[in-house]
Amino acid sequence: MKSLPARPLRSRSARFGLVVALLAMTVTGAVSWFQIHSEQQSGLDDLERRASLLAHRNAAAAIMALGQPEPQVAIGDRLDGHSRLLGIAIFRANGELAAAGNGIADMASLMSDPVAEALAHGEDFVTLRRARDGSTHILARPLKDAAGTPVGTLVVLHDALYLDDRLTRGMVQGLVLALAVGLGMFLLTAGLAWMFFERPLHLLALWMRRLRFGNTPELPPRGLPVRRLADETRHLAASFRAARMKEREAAQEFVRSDKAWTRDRLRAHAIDALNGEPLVVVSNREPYMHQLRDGKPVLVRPASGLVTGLDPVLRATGGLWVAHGAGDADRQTADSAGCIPVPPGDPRYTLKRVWITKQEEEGYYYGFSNEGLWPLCHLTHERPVFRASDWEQYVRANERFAGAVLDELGEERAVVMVQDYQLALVPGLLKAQRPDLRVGLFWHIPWPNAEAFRICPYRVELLQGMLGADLVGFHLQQHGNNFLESVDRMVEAKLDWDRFSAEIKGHTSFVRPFPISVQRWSERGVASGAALARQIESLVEQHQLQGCAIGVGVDRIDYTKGIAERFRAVERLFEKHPEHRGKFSFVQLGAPSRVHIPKYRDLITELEQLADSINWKYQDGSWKPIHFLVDHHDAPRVYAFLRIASVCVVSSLHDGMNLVSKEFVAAKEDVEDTAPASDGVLVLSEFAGAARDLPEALIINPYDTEEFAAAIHLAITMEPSEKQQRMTRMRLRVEENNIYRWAADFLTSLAHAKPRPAPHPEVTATSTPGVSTPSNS
Ligand code: ADQ
Repeated sequence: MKSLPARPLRSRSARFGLVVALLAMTVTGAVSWFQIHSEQQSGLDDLERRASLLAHRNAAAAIMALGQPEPQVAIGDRLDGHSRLLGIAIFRANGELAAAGNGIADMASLMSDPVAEALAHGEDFVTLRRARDGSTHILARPLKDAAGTPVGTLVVLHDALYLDDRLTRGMVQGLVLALAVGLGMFLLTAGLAWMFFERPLHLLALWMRRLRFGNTPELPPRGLPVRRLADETRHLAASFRAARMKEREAAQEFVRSDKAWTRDRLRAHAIDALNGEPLVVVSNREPYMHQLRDGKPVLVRPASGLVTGLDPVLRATGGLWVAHGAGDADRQTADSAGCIPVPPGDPRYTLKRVWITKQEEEGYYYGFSNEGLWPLCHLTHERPVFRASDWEQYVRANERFAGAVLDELGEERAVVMVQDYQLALVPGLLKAQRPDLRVGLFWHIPWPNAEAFRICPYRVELLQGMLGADLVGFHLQQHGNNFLESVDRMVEAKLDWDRFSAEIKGHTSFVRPFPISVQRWSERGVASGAALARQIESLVEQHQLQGCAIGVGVDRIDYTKGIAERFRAVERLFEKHPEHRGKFSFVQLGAPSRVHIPKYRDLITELEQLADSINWKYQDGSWKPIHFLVDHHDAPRVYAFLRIASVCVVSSLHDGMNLVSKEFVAAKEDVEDTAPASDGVLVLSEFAGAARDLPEALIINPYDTEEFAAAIHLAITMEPSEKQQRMTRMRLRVEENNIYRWAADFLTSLAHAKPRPAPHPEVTATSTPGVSTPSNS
């Protein structure tokens, strides 16, 4: 649950308060300005009245004085007792200063313009002249003789400095008043809005969130602004609790029944296993990516075993998937928090995209993960590269992912499933902040033996990060053994080989095998019946495969998948068995992968050249031995190829599990449903984890080209009854041990993987404590 925002200024109430405060300040400012302006005007009017009166009183004397040789004497005594009066001056008709009282003769230049104006128009001219040391009010009155002829000008000067002072004072007061009013209004309105609206509604939102996640035993928050809302909320909570209880009972009933593992059964099981807490998946690869095509965002489903495995799980349970937003249209299709409901059109869970910089992606993903850890964990004789700068980015990116999860969860409890080698540090980072979270880590690739893992310069940090998880899962027991062996040798941890766990700083991590599997193809929106037959027909026509038995391979183009070895085995097949020429074609679907790494880019070219050279050797008319279709093919197309293939070849040099082998087996369900579907034969590398689950496949060593070619020959020529027998056994096993069961097992184990107090020395354990797997019981 997210906590209340500490700074209300960021809230809507603060913004509302700010708007009201600005309005109030504007109004107060306008009123003050109007007031100041009127006072200023009345001050000027007052000065003008006084000046006019003085001019009137002195006009006659001034006319007379103008006739005298020393007019100064005539006005000298008349100026006492007039406040703010600077003086009176008399100008002759030619604009020359005749006399100036009170010593204002030095201001003659200030008066010359008003005098000229008054003489020119024959009437009073009033003006306010501003100077640095203050303003002067000037009234110039033309003096006329009895015949009305201008004989001079009388000028009255007043000191208007007090008006300036009054203006400045008024403006400062107005500003202070406006600010005080603004502040008062801000505090009042923002405070009231926060107290009566925003806070209760915020609490309601948090409460509803907790209700959704099933953690809401208490009553709804008090003080909701609308009484009806409070009533409705109470009813909603009551019905929610009742529904949840019912659902839980039904779920327990369902789980206890002996039905096959389906999406519904997993959903029911998750309700129980998650104990009302949301499920959060964290992985580098996102399940739904948006790419720009012709300026428009287009949805892309990445070719990834991890995505294939986990998307159906989250679709079943709901929850949150946190992953790197790698698509160039990902930002524009997500909201401001990077979230988007998925699958688009039928939303079942939320995808939160994490943004990492190009530099981080370079070091964390391409560098440390795929040039370091990937070759380290896959024994394919590719030398791992460890750069200090890549490690730095790996740490930073892991912190970003962990931060995104913590940010999204707030204070909510949750069950977090961290995925794969790109995020080894995330469990430790999560637990450091939130020891109450239940954290599982699933490692999708092999774990090498301790001797091989030892070469990693960051082995201790990696192991410590992983041991933050309560449960660490691998596909095979052997990978788990290798992992514990590495822990034993490289970090200070207490190992318990009976419970298969490691304890570090009082925290226990259990290590368990969970062989991953697939869902039914019918759940992946593929065609069936006549539509599938039409699709197959068009594929056959498009690639001129008429009348041919088809072998198929489906892989990300990766050196661990043994695609070159496969092509060489196909070549050897046509060499040794010319009878298959023109009658058997091998179709390789290859999704470009990690092409930013030169090794991967070069591999595509290398494979294309190899396929070309084999085709050049054996091609005959429209028939060719190898169709290398480099593309990201959608699920219906992959399915159609798997359906028509009579042989599927998986020749990984090393593989955690390999889902394609299981997808091929799953594609052979309802064999009678579609012509020309057939049962098929799986040729499978002994170095893929899947070889343990599918022993009925023709198991090969991909490095042994002779044996490999012989296995393909055997697959093509195998008796139908034997094919069917082998395939039926594999199919039943894949159907039973499907992806839902994998997820259920993992979740149950995670639910049980709680650190237990160390047994008392006197007490000998009679049972193996730790985790259990429900579906095995
Ligand atoms: P990957 O190495 O990605 O997975 P894999 O298990 O074979 O390998 O899964 C590949 C997925 O991508 C399959 O679902 C396949 O159908 C799909 N795919 C492959 N090529 C494609 C193409 N050209 N077009 C479209 N789709 C394509 C990692 C580990 C594996 C482990 C999985 C799951 O390396 O060992 O089995 O995770 O844990």
